[in-house]
Amino acid sequence: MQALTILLQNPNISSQLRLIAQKVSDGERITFEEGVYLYEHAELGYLGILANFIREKKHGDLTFFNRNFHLEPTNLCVYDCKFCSYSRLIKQKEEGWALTMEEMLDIVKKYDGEPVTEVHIVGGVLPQYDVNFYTALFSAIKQHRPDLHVKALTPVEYHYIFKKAKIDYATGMKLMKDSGLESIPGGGAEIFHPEVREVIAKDKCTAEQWLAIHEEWHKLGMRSNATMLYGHIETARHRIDHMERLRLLQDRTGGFQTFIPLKFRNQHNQMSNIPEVSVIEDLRNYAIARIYLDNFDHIKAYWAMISRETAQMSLNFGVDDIDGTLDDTTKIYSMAGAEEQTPAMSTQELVNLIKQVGRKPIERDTLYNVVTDYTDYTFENEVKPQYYKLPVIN
Ligand code: V47
Ligand code: SF4
Repeated sequence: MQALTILLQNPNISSQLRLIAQKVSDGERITFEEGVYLYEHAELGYLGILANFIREKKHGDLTFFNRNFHLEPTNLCVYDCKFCSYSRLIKQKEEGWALTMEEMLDIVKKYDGEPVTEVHIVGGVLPQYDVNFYTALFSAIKQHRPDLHVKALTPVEYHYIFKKAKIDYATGMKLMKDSGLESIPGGGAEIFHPEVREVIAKDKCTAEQWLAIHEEWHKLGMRSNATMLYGHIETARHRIDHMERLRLLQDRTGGFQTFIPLKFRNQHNQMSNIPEVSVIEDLRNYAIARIYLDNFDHIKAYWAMISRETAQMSLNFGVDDIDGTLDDTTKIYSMAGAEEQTPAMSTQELVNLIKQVGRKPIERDTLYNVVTDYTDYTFENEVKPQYYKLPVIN
């Protein structure tokens, strides 16, 4: 018998939690108030059973990762998001970097012959990186390496550069697509609700602008991701409001692939006085995201941010994707205090991490096409990991 069936027969469970569990079992959507109720009342074990039920219904044991590298054009930024360890650097330029087009292309060329499938371009916002700069960059990358998927920038940059160029979002996104952009990562979403956004990220694009840019991109038949920066001043209502706005847009366009909760890390930024949330809260949050966002295919745990161990545990709490190899190419989290100071994992390490918790490692490309199924693959000199899989109760 499934763990969810046993849970439904438990006489000690409250009527609200039983109703939500029944909805999940029947494949029905839960409401806004039910989402808030889960944050306020549901314990981890209950949430894990529901989220894992949905995860296994959608993907079985399949667990996705990709081989990618990050390109961070600059760590300087015109904006001043309170949680960001980049923003203050504009005032202290000696600590910052701002790459030229040539330097960026040299980084891309370093991966010639390497089996990476994606370059993820994200960083601060500076005036010299305008529409012309980015269209030239995307075209140059695609010309050099047509098979490398360009996943780049967020509505924060797009809003800024389109406004400067005096073009509307539809025109701008079409221009980006024609120059080689293939998908948009999920950043810049933070918390959409103005009660929070105006405190932590008041000067960059609004929630409505963020959503409008993704909508224009989806209308072109293209895909994108969405994130939520959680664990600071926001409440349960703000988190559900954030997911509700995403769920509504996804109902209209179907263009989102993956939801990525990003845990607030508190080192070297203007919110360092706020303590970080516990691992229990991280897992509860993944699980509630999996339950609430019924129209999202994937939930991703970004291992560079939350540690390898939490990433492993998250695979039992709704997560089916643990991002990529990264190759120590991103600084944004190490600067904000993440455990991984030089985030890089070999394919073998990623595969073992997934196999150790009894799941099936699948290397995917950005659009979730299978590149390699590592389930029965043995690496040379491989020491067999200890398998642990939750027993199925009959
Ligand atoms: O929007 C900044 C976050 C995001 C901190 O789409 C912080 O596949 C925690 O969106 N603590 C950018 N988070 C990164 C991003 C991303 C990462 C991995 C994969 C994908 C994807 C997207 O980083 C920003 C912001 O929310 N961030 N500072 C901090 N102190
Ligand atoms: Fe700039 Fe992004 Fe940092 Fe905000 S989060 S200050 S937009 S780099």
